[in-house]
Amino acid sequence: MAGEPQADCLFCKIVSGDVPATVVRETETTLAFRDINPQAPTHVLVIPRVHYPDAGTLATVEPAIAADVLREAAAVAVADGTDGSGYRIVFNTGAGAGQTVFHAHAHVLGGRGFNWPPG
Ligand code: DGP
Repeated sequence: MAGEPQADCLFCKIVSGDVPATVVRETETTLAFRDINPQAPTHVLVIPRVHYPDAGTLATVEPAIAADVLREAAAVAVADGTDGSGYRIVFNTGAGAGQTVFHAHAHVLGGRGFNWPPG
């Protein structure tokens, strides 16, 4: 069924508590936790509790939960104090764009300057 947990999905295991994570915020529909390999002073991943392979699929099938992810991403930036200086929300989509975990997630990056275009 759409959105059901996948046995081989790392982020589903974080949602279920089978894999530990440093959780910074949670809602009924989302979980936010620190990235294991931070690329900035603030680097938090915001995921839906339901399983969809990428953000576009999530937004198509569950638009309200996609909005929850985006709102929580901004809330993480405020909670970490990076909203004043600016922060970046990134949805890597597809292996060619650097996606390695195929459970929709937003990267929230802040606490340093960023270049454009991204690498
Ligand atoms: P992406 O490359 O966009 O699919 O991002 C996946 C991110 O997940 C990457 O920045 C590293 C992070 N990550 C991978 N394994 C773990 C883990 O076990 N725990 C946590 N907290 N983050 C992880």
